Amino acid sequence: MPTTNSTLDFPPSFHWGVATSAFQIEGAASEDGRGPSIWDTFCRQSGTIKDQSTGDVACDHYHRYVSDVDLIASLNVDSYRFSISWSRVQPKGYGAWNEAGFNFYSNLIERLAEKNILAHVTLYHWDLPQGLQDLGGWLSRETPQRFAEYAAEVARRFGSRVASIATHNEPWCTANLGYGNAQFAPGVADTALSIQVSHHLLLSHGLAIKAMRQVTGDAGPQYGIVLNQWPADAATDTPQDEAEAQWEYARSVEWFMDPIFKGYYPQRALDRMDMSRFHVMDGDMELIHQPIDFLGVNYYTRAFVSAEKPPKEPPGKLGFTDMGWEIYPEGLTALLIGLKHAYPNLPPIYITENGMAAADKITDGVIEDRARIDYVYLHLKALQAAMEQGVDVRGYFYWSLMDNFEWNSGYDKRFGLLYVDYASQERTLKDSAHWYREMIQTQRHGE
Ligand code: IFM
Repeated sequence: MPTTNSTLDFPPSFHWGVATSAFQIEGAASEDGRGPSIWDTFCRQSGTIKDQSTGDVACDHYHRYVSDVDLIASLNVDSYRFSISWSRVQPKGYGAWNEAGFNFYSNLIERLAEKNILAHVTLYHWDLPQGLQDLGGWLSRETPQRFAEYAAEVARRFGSRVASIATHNEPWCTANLGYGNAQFAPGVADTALSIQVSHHLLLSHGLAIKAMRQVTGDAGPQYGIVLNQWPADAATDTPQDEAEAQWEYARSVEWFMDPIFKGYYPQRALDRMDMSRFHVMDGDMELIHQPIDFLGVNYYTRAFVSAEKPPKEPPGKLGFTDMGWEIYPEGLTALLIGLKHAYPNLPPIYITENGMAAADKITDGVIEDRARIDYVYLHLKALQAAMEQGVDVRGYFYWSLMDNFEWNSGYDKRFGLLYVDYASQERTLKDSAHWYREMIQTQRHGE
């Protein structure tokens, strides 16, 4: 086990957390008035999910949130990041609110408060109400309007009880995997459309931030957005590889960061993208380019970019996770320092996700996941290096609290600190959970 006591040194005010999302853990898909989301629909289409599973039961968190919060508290964390299922609180995504749905989140927030755990809410973690998809989904300019109404209602009900509200989780995925290559719901493969979807997602972010600030005024929580990001390294120093790496960074990182923090789309991305369906209206960029209180960064790996066909594989000196992602902690340092230089108006950052999938096995009640401990430790070292170079990072959330529904991979990929036996729904702390708990204790008390 790495010697965390001597080599990690985070400020006492640093926040430690774990993260989940609604569709991946809640289950109770048709209980208490919840409407279907695009993921409920997508899971039922043949060939979409590797193990043909659904989110119908997932980790049954909807019924087990009380004991789940006890488990969260047992990890010594002070923060918990979760998302609200839009179709649970507004079954169609427009029209009537569902009080039973809001009660669930109200009870969860209360339970967290009883345990002195800060609640960090995400409004949209990919599960659009099917009712809105039927009206055009994120291709319609009406959906951002509905999203702002939903955001305002959440802020009105919970704004004074939660630490932060993020509009979106990883809009890159919604646009590129949902509309670019059909790997995610709603299963569309059309890159021109994915670009317009990304604009509507950003627009909805701007509209929601404005609407929520109007509701809560200065008394509100911290408002922000969560983006998945990676530095893009050229496989070789050939001009072709360098150009591809720049393009990759522009289309993934700058495409979302520039509108939010600069007020315009990056020219080097616009130059190469299929703009045939791209339509920006007057006033859109001003809405998107609004001050926010924090930026959530989700980091898992870097992009290793090669112009060759087939492309060169990343070296993977530290290995690959069960997702096949290269373990590359120094990419986190490089990414954060790059952001600091490119965006002088950057708000405080939270690492809202970082973690690894591993083929965990339970033996006599023990899960030895040494690789996960090493992964987290090395990424915390990399984060510390960025902070020592002046990047303002306020907290770290491990993804994920527990094993859960890993989208099109189904339940096959295990990211959790808690092992979930899906047959019994029993949760067991992995070795990494024990390590995380002790590491946090040490960081708080400097022991
Ligand atoms: O499980 C996902 C999560 O929903 C969003 N970020 C990446 C995680 C791992 O793939």
